[in-house]
Amino acid sequence: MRIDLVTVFPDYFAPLGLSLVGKAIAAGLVDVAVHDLRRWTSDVHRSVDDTPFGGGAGMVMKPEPWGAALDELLGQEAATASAGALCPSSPHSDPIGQTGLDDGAASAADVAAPTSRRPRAFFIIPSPSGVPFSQALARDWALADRLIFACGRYEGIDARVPLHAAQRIETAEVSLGDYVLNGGEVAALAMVEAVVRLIPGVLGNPQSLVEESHAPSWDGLLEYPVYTKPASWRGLDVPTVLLSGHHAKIAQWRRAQAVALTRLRRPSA
Ligand code: 6GU
Repeated sequence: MRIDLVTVFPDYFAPLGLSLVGKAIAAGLVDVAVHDLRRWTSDVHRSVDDTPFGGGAGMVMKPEPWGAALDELLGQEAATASAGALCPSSPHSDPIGQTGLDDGAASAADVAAPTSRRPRAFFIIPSPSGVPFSQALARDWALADRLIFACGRYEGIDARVPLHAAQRIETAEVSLGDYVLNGGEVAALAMVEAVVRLIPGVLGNPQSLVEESHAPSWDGLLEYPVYTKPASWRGLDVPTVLLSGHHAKIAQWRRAQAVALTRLRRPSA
C-alpha cells in the first residue's frame, strides 16, 4: 500500500518511522510519503490560506494548492485511469522510515498490486465535520492500494476541494470523534496506524486481531480485561479463573466481562 500525507507540518509525521508502522515501512509492506503542501503554491509568500467568503473568524485553506497536489499525486490521468498506479515521488517529498530520501524507486506497492483488478485509492480529508472513523472504515481502507490524506489547518479546506477530488478518486471527509483538533495531522496519524496494523504481515500474530475491541468476530463488544504476572500485585489479585487452566471457563468469563464492560461504557450500543 502507498500512503501520501499532504500537510503544512510534515514534521508531525515523524512518529510514523517508529514502532509497528515504522517496521511495516522498513519491511516494504507500506510505502509512506509526506509532502509539504507549500510545494504546490505559486506565490512568493507560498500562501495556503485566505479569508472566508461570507465573513467570519479565521482563515480557509485555498483550493489551488490542493488541486495541484492531487493532480501531481494522481498523475495527469483522471477518474477512470489508474488512480492507484504510482507516479514517482517528487524530490521534495519527505518520506518516513529508515530508507532515507525517497528516490522514486519502485516500491513494494508497485509490485504488490495485482493487475487483474482495478486499483483502489481513497482521498481522505480528516475533518471534525466528517463521517465518524471506525474499525469498519479502517478494514475497508486496509484493502486499498493507495490512501492520500489531505491534512487541513485553520478553519478547514475550501469545500470545492472534496467536490473536485470526488470526480477523480473516492473521497471521504472523516472525523476522529466529536471534539476539535487544530488540524488533520493527528487524526491522519491515528487513521494510518489503525489501517496499517490491518495489512497482512504487519502484526506479528494476526490472531491478535480476532478478539480485540471492534473486531467483526467479537460482536461489537469491547475487549475483556487482561492481566499478566504477578498474580497478586499491591493487594490486587488476578481473577482466579484465569489461573485455572480451564479454557472453556476462561472463554466464558472473558465473554461475560466483555458484555458487562460494553454495557457499562457504551450503554447505547
Ligand atoms: Cl479528523 N480533524 C480535526 N481538525 N479535528 C478533529 C478531527 C479531525 N476529528 C476530531 N476532531
